[in-house]
Amino acid sequence: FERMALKRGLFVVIEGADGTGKSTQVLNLTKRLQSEGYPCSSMRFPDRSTQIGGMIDSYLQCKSNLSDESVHLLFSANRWELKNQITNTLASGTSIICDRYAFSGVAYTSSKPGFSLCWCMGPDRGLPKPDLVLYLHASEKLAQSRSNYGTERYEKREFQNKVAEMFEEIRAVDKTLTWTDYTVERGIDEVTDDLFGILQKELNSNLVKEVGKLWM
Ligand code: FDM
Ligand code: MG
Repeated sequence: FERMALKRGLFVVIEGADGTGKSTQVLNLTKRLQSEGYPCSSMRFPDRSTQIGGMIDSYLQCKSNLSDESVHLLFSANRWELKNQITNTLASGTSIICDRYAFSGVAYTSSKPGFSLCWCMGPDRGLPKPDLVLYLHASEKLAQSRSNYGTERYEKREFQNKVAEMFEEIRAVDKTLTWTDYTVERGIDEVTDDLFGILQKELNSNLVKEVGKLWM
């Protein structure tokens, strides 16, 4: 009578343009996985609840100023401070659906003048590597209906266009990562259904291999 090895959790990152409903989908997908019997928890970056996250929050709300380099390193440090939580959760068999990750980190900073992709990727090298990156795009219609940006830093159209370009460059750098594109043009629940369908195959595969290291 052979005992099955404990399957580790799946590490899924959701990235994508503003207004695609990333945060909603992260929460709904987590609930959906749980209700289908897959242990799952959600995370988001930046995680504004930590001390480092508090500095990032204040920067994003334009309540404080930091040099572009130092805020880049803080975003990365915010991921590193949660590294053990990520690896322990996955090892215990719980999947993680994560709202943004190092790809946002590199895309946003490298959209600023004078930053190379290589410099931007450096601090995040070695972080837990996602098994899957779901990249959400907005259909024309949706983009138009949600075109008002808020007051946080980076919420400007030209900057967002540059960020979208950088995401394409980042995914081209590392072909060992699995990116899946999805264009949001249906209602919230239908989108959750579609995304769950995309994840189901991976969830049912036997994840015995260890969690990889990002960009190494
Ligand atoms: N952002 C997010 C970065 O600039 N670097 C990062 O590493 C991460 C994770 O912070 F404008 C940016 C992206 C976005 C802002 O907004 C966070 P949300 O709405 O909390 O995702
Ligand atoms: Mg936002």
